[in-house]
Amino acid sequence: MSIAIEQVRCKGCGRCIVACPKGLIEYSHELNDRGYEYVIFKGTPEDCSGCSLCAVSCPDQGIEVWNKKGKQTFENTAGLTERMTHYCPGCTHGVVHRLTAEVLEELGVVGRSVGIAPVGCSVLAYEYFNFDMFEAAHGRAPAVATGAKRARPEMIVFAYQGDGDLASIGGNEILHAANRGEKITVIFINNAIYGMTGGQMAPTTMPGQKTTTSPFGRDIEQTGYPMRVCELLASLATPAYIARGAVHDAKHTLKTKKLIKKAFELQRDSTCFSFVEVLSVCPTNWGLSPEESVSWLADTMIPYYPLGVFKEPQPEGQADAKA
Ligand SMILES: Cc1ncc(C[n+]2csc(CCOP(=O)(O)OP(=O)(O)O)c2C)c(N)n1
Repeated sequence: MSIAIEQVRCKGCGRCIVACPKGLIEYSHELNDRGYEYVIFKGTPEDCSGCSLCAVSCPDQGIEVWNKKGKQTFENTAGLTERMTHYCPGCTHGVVHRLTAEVLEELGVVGRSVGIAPVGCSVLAYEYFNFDMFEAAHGRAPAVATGAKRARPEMIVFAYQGDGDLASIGGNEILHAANRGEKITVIFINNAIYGMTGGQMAPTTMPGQKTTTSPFGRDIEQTGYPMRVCELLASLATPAYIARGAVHDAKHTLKTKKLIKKAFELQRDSTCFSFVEVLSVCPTNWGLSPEESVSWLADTMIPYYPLGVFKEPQPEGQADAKA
């Protein structure tokens, strides 16, 4: 067997169909027990190269991959529980949960990791990460993370936050946590909208983007421009690691994992505050299919929110260039 698709986990978003370079995955035209049209592998084991891009794209931990010699090349991470998530089909919160958990597992720190779940769609993240979690009041995850890390500096502490949570109600918290140089990691999900509450405008909503509170499109005369949080935090003099990735496709997802890994390595080594923004899709509230959401993110968000590393800690003795 080359790939195993766990039928019941599949929400039929089709991200794996798009990701497979050989077109070996298709819709089954049947519904699983949860009412989703699940996908199936339509090739023979010889057809599949075992590249794992299908599994990398899956937000639901639904695919595992073996190579032709029978060696498993993509395995679900022990950093996540086996619980199925409540996220909508195609939502990439599940992808970022997995990347975070994989990194913590690879660094061998799952047993001493603590996450802070936000208020937003990922409010139930404590059900999915396989280690201790706190639940913070809306926007206050960096403050809770600060307390946890200062009390137990040997723990690996991260806040996981949406853009309403972090950039709107929690704008003050994140700015000061970064400015104090707390040795925590923040994973920031920028999906350009408030997901949980029904698609209201966020500080990160694109100019002209229609939301339930900007039904004619975001008017920058009235509401200003979308907030580039990485650039804002990178302007602080305090040493930090600040980076932005995206998870709309498999290639960018793999790159984003490297950014997240770097962020946690810096925390493990007690180096500095670390922050990774992840451009993510919200098909339901964008009113697009999962596939259309991928193009919208690539064509609309990435030109405004450039990807890359905005700030890195300087080697000892060298002044921060931006200070
Ligand atoms: C103090 C307070 N104000 C407002 C809310 C309502 N509320 C819940 S989630 C949310 C925004 C969530 O959006 P975001 O942080 O972008 O996360 P997403 O759901 O998109 O992942 C808001 C305003 C609340 N729960 N508590």
